[in-house]
Amino acid sequence: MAVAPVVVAVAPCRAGLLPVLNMSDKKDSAGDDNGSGTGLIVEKSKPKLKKPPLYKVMLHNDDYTPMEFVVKLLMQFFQMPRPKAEEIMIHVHTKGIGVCGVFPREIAETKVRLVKDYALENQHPLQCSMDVA
Ligand code: TYC
Repeated sequence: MAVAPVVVAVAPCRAGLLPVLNMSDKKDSAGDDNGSGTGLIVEKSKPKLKKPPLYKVMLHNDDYTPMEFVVKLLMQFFQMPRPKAEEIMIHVHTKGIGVCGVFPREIAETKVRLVKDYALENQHPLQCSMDVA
């Protein structure tokens, strides 16, 4: 993973200001002294931002929800073309569970809620859940 060159800290400073030195400005980038004779302590920092985790949204099989209902739901809530929706539905029907998409957390949560609400409104026991991808 790439390491961003960022300055961390600091030695005595006459003006009372924090001396800030970007290592990308310096040719000598190693160790705790940048060779400038200023007494600055320079370290490489780890990248601070982690990518947010993604979540897979899954459908569960049951014995009662009609196949066509599941296909229509996949087309409506997951923007799948019919052939893809049929493929996923058959996968869930035969294997018991299947992934219908991978999303950032809040989008996954919304999809799960919409699918469950829609199934309930139509008196089908279809279950939908999410898990970290
Ligand atoms: N097993 C159901 C049936 O035979 C179809 C089905 C498929 C139900 C996928 C739920 O997530 C599901 N009618």
